Amino acid sequence: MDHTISQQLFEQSQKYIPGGVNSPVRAFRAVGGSPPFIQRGEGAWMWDADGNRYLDCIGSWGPLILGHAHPEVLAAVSAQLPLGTTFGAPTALELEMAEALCEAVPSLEMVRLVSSGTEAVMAAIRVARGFTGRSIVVKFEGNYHGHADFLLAKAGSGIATLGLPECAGVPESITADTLTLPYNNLTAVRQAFELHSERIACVVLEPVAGNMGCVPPAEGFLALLRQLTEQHGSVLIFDEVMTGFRLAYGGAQQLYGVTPDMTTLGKIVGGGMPLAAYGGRADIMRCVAPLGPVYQAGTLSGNPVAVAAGMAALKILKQNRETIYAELQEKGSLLAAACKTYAQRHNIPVVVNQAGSMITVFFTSRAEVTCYEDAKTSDTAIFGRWFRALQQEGVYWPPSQFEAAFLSHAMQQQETQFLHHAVEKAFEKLIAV
Ligand code: HOZ
Repeated sequence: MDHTISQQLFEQSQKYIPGGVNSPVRAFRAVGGSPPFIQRGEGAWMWDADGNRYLDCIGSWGPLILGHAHPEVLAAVSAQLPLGTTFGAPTALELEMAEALCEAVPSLEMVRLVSSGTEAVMAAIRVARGFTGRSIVVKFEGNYHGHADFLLAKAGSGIATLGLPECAGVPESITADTLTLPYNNLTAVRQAFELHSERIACVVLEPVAGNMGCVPPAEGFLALLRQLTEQHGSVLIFDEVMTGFRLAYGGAQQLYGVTPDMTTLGKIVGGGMPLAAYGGRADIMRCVAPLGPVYQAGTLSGNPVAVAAGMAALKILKQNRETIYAELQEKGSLLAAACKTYAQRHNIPVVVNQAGSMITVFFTSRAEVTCYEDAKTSDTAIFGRWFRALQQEGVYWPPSQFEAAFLSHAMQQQETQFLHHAVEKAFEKLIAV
């Protein structure tokens, strides 16, 4: 593959943009080399500035469950554009979106639209603190909830990818009320509630983690969190920015049958445009201004173009929910099985975690990966070689051991065969080096 133009663009970008990218993981630092600069996408495929074609297994980090440039999403955006791009005023579209979200996601009685997942989680936690009058936020190691100061402690995603112990610029006083526990560790959660019960405002988590690679919840973990938060008057927040509308139409909470008090959404709800949401029980959401004392606002919140794109995507998902999620689950488990088979064939130790269309191949000798400590035992150098081999085969895979890959509905039989063949080749190349 020739990457001359991308490399030139990357060099020039580094003069003006820190690291040449607008979000750190995109710099491909953890896997060596430099990122392809993307020019266009269609369905399951993307083309870079040099004309190389890739099967896209990132899907813009989750939003593109229907693939690139879906005709119905494009039509909705095109219909809205001539009517105006932003009003900073209520619209009927927002109401349609709020109704659709509350109908789809079990925990939502009221909802607010915002522009990014980071914003959604920041706001949800502020509301939980305002509602309870308490300060401690319990989060889990390797979970990532956006880049709000107080949530960067032991966070996943780019923090994990770059191996940063902590984030500079965040004073200790800001994280003093953030309590970070090991994911899937039922004992640690029980102890935290024994020690701090009256002070815990909320517990926030990715119900299926995607930001330390894919790590599903252990048996009983979500149910225990539900039970303890209820018992101690704390707010349970599911950060479903990744899993909302991805694992099921009603998100991970529908799939696992555990309903939190509050939920944050992002990615898929915007149909590829910047849109996110937070919401939950009506008594909690009534704390939000102008009804209540918790302030949160945004000029572009509920932006009509983004809402139009998101509504188009949600309508397709709703109409096809009986088939799409089952098909994605099947694609995911077939890919997971293929990865295991090819790794075993060459005696390469891996753990493959998969939940529906989210998947990660951890290059570790551990028997399982259930938490951040397990994920961190992965050999990132071998991952980097596997990643580069996959890229050579025309697959655009997350350039980090600590990010989940996302499959899309646009991947049909031909794409699935292409992907399985590429994965087989990538494992072959690993032992050839
Ligand atoms: N933090 C995002 C994935 N977990 C990466 C976002 C991006 O680079 O666009």
